This record gives sequence, structure tokens and C-alpha cells, in this order.
Amino acid sequence: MALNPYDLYDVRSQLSDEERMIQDSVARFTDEKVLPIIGACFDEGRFPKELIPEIAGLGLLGSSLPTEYGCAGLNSVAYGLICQELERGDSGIRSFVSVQSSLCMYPIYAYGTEEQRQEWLPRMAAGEVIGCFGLTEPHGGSDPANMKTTAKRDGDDWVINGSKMWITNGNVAQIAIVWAQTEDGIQGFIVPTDAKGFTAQEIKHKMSLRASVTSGLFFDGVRVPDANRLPNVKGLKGPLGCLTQARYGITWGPIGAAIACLDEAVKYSKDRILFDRPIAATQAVQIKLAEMARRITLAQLLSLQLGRLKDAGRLQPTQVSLAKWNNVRMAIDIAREARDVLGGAGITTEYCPIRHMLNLESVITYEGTETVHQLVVGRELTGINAF
Ligand code: TGC
Ligand code: FAD
Repeated sequence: MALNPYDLYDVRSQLSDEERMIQDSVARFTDEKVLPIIGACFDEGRFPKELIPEIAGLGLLGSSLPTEYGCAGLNSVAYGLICQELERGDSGIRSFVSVQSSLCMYPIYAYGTEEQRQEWLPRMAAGEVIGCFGLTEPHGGSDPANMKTTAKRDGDDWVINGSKMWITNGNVAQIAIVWAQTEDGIQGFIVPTDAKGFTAQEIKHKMSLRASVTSGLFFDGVRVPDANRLPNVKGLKGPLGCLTQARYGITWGPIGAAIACLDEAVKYSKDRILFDRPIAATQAVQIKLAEMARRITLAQLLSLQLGRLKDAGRLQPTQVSLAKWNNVRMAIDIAREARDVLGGAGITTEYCPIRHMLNLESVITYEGTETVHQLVVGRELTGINAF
């Protein structure tokens, strides 16, 4: 029997029926709704907001959270497959779902009160309230401990001053999860984006994640009640705990981008006739394609095992760092190689590789740069902190 070229080790056979069904339904959404418009969205620098109701309708927002909050209550492998199929379309669509699910709904669920969960999670699962996550500041995102945004207690309120940079969904969000320095260490706040003193400014001239909104956030004496503070965590482990959730999903997403690029390269190389034969018949091109398939296969096995560890409650942040580093590096290398196989045609957004290649420049930077994740693994091996 012929092997599936995009799943050479039949990883799909390791999935449950439910996981397979979820993968198929998100794959259908990507094929029917994302792929027909995403090249144009990227060219125009437009996030396709019109897809939000269907993304919500498929249960993709906060999909791992319990059903009592209007969420789908899926396991971590299913969440990973969702990220993979969405990013086969575009990293920007996966980013939207990552931020809403792992960076906004997760902290409300994990660190919030029951009232906060009831107030926000069902509407966020339905896509009626969109969130953004403000951790990074303009002076350097890799070192969030050096946070300059402050929240000061004033009676029953908190007053927030400072700024955040590179914030996905900043200009489409109704609430921001904002991390700020307090007398008691770093704490998280739910900040409505219509609060007085809050401004979001969209970042223009991006050559990457063009189908996603990225913003600077500014806080000028923004006042929120104590009821908007996430009371169940203090310190950097609050935001870092959210990042572990999002980074886990990001290990899966780039597998989808890489599969899209391999698919494009295989098809193009079979059609492109040079020197009287398709370039797919040359050894050089076959080695390139085989190399792509090899690296995709390794990444698939890595993420599936990571997901099984997560579902068993045994996942460690260092394991997530290794997989984020490996899988994003795998995808960006494949996107560049696929672009090369397409020759001049590869530089246009008529074909997907250059779009994925440019998007992955953000993916390799956000949620911890490649260097940050390498140093996390190095620290695990040596016991020495090299940051
Ligand atoms: P350290 O000071 O040692 O630790 C502080 C506390 O946090 C705990 N911790 C973690 N908890 C959960 N998950 C993790 N990954 C954790 N890492 C550390 C740690 O146990 C400690 O707890 P406690 O109880 O002892 O207080 O911090 P560190 O030395 O481990 O951190 C250094 C470093 C460089 C790894 C960290 O600062 C870091 O990860 N920097 C990168 C920042 C980053 O990734 N920013 C991302 C911003 S959000 C974003 O990019 C969204 S893009 C979204 C999209 O569009 O998809
Ligand atoms: P810096 O931290 O200034 O790093 C600059 C360089 O220094 C990098 O190459 C880095 O690897 C290197 N470096 C850092 N430390 C060391 C070291 N110890 N040794 C050697 N080299 C080192 N943030 C949010 O909070 N919310 C979001 O929604 C969000 N969305 C984003 C969307 C996009 C499109 C992008 C591009 C970024 C987003 N970010 C978001 C920010 C992202 O997390 C940061 O860009 C990232 O953490 C890196 O921070 P920085 O850009 O300030 O780079």
C-alpha cells in the first residue's frame, strides 16, 4: 500500500477516532474557507475577521477548557491537531486561536475566580469577546522579569501605567490580559480595551504575519477594579505558565505550514519540465523533498509524544522548549527550500512557501526566540543558567 507522503510513519493511526474527526473537520475548514482567501489577505495586510464566527462554531476557541464554560473540553493532542491544520492555512489564523485559547482564556480559567470564568469564558468561546495578551515590552521581550509596566493599588482599584509591544489581536480585542509589576510581584489583570487611558496602535509595515493584527498597547492611568485582577497567581510563573500552553500548540502549528510547503514543492517539481524532464526526476530535487519529509516526520512524532505527556500530566517546560525550537526551525528551513524549488515563481504569494517562510520569521521569534529555547535546554543539561 502506498504511504501517505505527508504522514510517512502513519502517525494518524496513533490518534483516537475523536482526534481524527477533529483533524478532518479543521482540515476541511482550512481547505474551504482559509486557503481561497488567505493569499489576498496576506497581500492586503488584512486579518480575516469574518472567519471568527465559524472558528468559534467549530469549537476551536479555548478547546481544551471544560464544557461547563461553553468550551469543547478536548484533550491536548486534539488542540495540537487544530493548530496544525490551521497553520497549514496560515500562521496568522493559528496565532489568533493560540492567543485567544492559551494566552487569554487559559489564565482566566487557571488563575481567575469562578465569577471571572463565568463572566468571560462562554463569550470568549463563542467568539463574542476577543482577547489579547500583553507581556512583551518595548525594551526587550526575552527578559520579561525586567517589567516596567506597573499596577498600583488605589482604594478598591488598580491604576496601570506603561506599555506593551508586539501584541497579537491588540486592535481587535475587547479585553487585554495585562501583566504588570505590583508591590507583590508580577500580577495579571483583565483590562477592557474601552477603559479610559487605554490605547492600541496597530503596527504597520510588517513583512510577516500580515494576515494577523499586531499592536502596541499604551496604559495611561488605566483604572480597573480589584475584581479584574487574576488572584490565583503571583510572579513570573503566571505568564510563563500561559506561554507553556501556547508554545505547546506552536510545536504542532509549523508542521502544518511545512506540509503545505512540501505539497506545493512536490506538485510544482512534477510539472516543471527542464532539460526534457520534470525537475522531480532529478536527484537534487528528490533529495530536497526527501529531506523535507524526514524532518516533518520527526516533528510529528515529537509533538504527538509531547501531547501524550501533556495529557498524562507529565509535560515539562523544557520539553516544550526543545520541540518549539526543533519544529519551527524545521518549518522555516522547509519553507525556504520549497521556495527555492519553485524558482522565480516561489517569490510570489500565488504559491504558499514565501508566505509561510515570512510568517515563520515571527513564529521563530515570538513565544520565546530560538535562542531562548536553546538556552532553556542548555540549562537543563548543565544546571547552569546562561541567560
Ligand atoms: P525564572 O525566574 O527562573 O522562573 C520564574 C518562575 O516561573 C516558573 N517557570 C515556568 N512556569 C511555567 N512554564 C514555564 N515555561 C516556566 N518557566 C519558568 C519557574 O519555575 C519560576 O517559578 P517560581 O515558583 O520558582 O517563582 O524564569 P526563567 O529563568 O525560567 O525564565 C527565563 C526565560 C528567558 C526562559 C523566560 O523569561 C522566557 O521564557 N523568556 C521569553 C519570553 C517570551 O517567550 N515571551 C513571549 C510573549 S507572548 C508571545 O510571544 C505571544 S505570540 C502569540 C501568537 O501570536 O501566537
Ligand atoms: P529581544 O528580547 O530584544 O531579543 C533580541 C535578540 O537577542 C534575539 O535574537 C534574542 O534571541 C537575543 N537574545 C535574548 N537574550 C539572549 C541571551 N541571553 N543570549 C543570547 N541572545 C539573546 N508578545 C506578547 O506579549 N503578546 C503577543 O501577543 C505577542 N505577539 C507577537 C506577534 C508578533 C508578530 C511578534 C513578532 C511578536 C509578538 N510578541 C508578543 C512578542 C514576542 O514574544 C517577542 O518579540 C519575543 O519574545 C522577543 O522579544 P524582542 O522582540 O523584544 O527581542
